[in-house]
Amino acid sequence: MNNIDSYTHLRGESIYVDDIPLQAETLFAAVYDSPVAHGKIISIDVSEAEKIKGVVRVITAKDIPGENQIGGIVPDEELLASTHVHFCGMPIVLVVAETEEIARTAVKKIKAEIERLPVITDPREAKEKGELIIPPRTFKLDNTGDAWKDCDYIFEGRTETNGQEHLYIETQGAYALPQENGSIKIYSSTQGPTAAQRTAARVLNIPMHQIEVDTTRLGGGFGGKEDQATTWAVMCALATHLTKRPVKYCLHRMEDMRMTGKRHPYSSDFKIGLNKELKILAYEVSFYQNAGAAADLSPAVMERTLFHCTNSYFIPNVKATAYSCRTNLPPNTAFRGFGGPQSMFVIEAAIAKVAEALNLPATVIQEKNLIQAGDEFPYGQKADSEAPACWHKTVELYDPEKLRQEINEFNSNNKHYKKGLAMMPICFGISFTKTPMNQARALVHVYTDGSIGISTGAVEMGQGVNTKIAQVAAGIFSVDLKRIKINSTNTWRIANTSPSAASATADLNGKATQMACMEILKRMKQVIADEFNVSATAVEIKEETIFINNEKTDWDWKKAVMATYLRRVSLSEHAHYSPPGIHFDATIEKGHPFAYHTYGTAIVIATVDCLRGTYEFDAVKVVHDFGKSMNEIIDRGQCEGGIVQGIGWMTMEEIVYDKDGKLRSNALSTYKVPDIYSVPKEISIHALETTKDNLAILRSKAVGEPPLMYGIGAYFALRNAIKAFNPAAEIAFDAPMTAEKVLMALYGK
Ligand code: LUZ
Ligand code: MOS
Repeated sequence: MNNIDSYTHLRGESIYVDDIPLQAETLFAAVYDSPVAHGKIISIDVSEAEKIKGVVRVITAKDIPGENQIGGIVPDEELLASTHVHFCGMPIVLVVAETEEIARTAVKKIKAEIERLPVITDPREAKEKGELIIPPRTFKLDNTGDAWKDCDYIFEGRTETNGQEHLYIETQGAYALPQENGSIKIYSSTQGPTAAQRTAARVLNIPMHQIEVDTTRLGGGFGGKEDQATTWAVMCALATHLTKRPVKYCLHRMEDMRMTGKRHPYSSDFKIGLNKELKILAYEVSFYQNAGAAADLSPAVMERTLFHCTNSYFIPNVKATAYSCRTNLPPNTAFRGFGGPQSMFVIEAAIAKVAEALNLPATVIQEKNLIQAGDEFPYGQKADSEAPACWHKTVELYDPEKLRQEINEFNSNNKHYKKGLAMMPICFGISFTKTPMNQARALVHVYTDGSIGISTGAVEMGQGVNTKIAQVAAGIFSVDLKRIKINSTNTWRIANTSPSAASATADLNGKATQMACMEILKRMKQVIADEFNVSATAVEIKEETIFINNEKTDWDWKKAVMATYLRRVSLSEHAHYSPPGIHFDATIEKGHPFAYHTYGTAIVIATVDCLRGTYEFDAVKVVHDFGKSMNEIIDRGQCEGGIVQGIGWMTMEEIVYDKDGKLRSNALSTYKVPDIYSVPKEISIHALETTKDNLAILRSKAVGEPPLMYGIGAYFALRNAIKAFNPAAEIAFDAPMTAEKVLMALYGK
């Protein structure tokens, strides 16, 4: 079934923050942000800005009534810089004016004298200088030290992965409205309404119950609005608090690209050891995470890097250490995969290095080491059977051996075009790695006309979660989907929400919805049973008709609803869900952190133009572990989008900061993202249907983040194509593999 938002999307009628009709007296905000990456603020001169007609208020750190602090995990990030700036783009002054144009004109008149301090952009340099956000962490399985002597092959190497701009189509934005008695309502384009509420309360020094955050939907989030939407929501709330007028700020694209953090770049070292049978016996890895200037979500991202350091493989001896390194870049943040893709790239690079040295396809090593049911991940949880199941189904369906022969034939017949193939297994743990975050609530009302209104903590950001929640409710009540309305996400209706993130939103909020609906249904059935003088177990609702002992009655859904109301029985329910069985002990780095894993395998085929260095992807052929998909259209859409976004990260998207920490790729003219022409010519997705029970909603496994990681295969497919042209090419494991890098490798040593 279609996404319930598709109708208003196609007609241009969906409401985003910038579409909300403006209240009279609305002011517009703009930020003056730091032009230097590290420095001491000597003075800020706002006098010229204040003189401009239409400027209502110029706000600096000293105007903040509460704490000047927006750090969630670590309190290390000011809303407005007070004494020091730590990255280019760090907000210093907030201007509010009668129009957007006036606000931005005023910003240009602000002058700050900043004494420059040394700038660090490289995470290894930060680590050398002791600039760590949190102490390093190490995950271990058995003992790598003892294992090396049993290895016939040992290889070491270094990898780099770059950041990635979220490029949600809707930029960051918020609109705050003053309410009575000092309360403030904030419309925010956020994945985390509660984070915005909590932080606004902290900065304004008012209780959380005074702040109502409301989110109808986002034009994309991808993690970029898990934590960093808070900044703009709080700025609008602050300006509203100080002026008692509505304040709106929707960022221009270049402001957004300059001031917000991105996917974390990582630099990593690996050492891998195998025996003659190509079993990986030992793996050691160090991750240097480029956290940027403040913690933001970096500690949690770093944790997921460690969780996924062995991807879909079982390695009996593992030692993985991660450093979260403070640099003078905008604080990097959540991005689809949340540190997982970064560590999966390293193990794939390690395997590729072995394969290239031994002159055999990486697939041979990959297949031999797939994690089997009952094998232990380095963090103690045991694997299920889907890693080999997906791999073998991929082989059976798509026949990579035959594809490889065709590619070899093509390569020997073509001088200037070469093809390459890579396989990419994925394995992604589903749950927030911070166990307490795995909880959700739903509020369901059945109205007397038979219509149903549902509120949950889930934020719709294009991923289709509202459609899935509506399906859950329609299924339980057995009513037409048209009866169901999913309301905006609102902190006054649903409290203390976790952000919509970690691929877990439909599971957590869907299960809370399921519980609330079941409770209402139970009460309705009792009412019907009393009316018909039978036991409640005799009552069934099927497609809006009431059945008693499998006999159709003349009662329908609406009549049952009205009867329940007249009997003064509640047609509303607020339910709470938390997944059972998950735990993690960070003192020993062991536990069972994930409700389950989502698995899959992809074959990626690339064609390189060896005169130009440009490339295309012929095909991505996937077997994906959907569990039992509750909505194939949405789930396939998530796979296709994830694959393209993953390929973008690995190939063409190149974030460039200069040595002074200034973003050079600050617009779409200098930062290339995949467009329709760079989508693979073929994307085939086969569903691995499993009948096993699991903790996913209706057994439909989480699908938001995992497919992005198929994109990693694109990097290795390109590498193989380059090697077909220039077998002597020595190619650093340095993603993204841009056309420029491909060209250099084609003609390099
Ligand atoms: N956000 C978060 C996430 O706070 N914790 C997580 O474990 C996570 N995982 C993936 C994406 N976002
Ligand atoms: Mo996310 S990276 O699930 O906000």
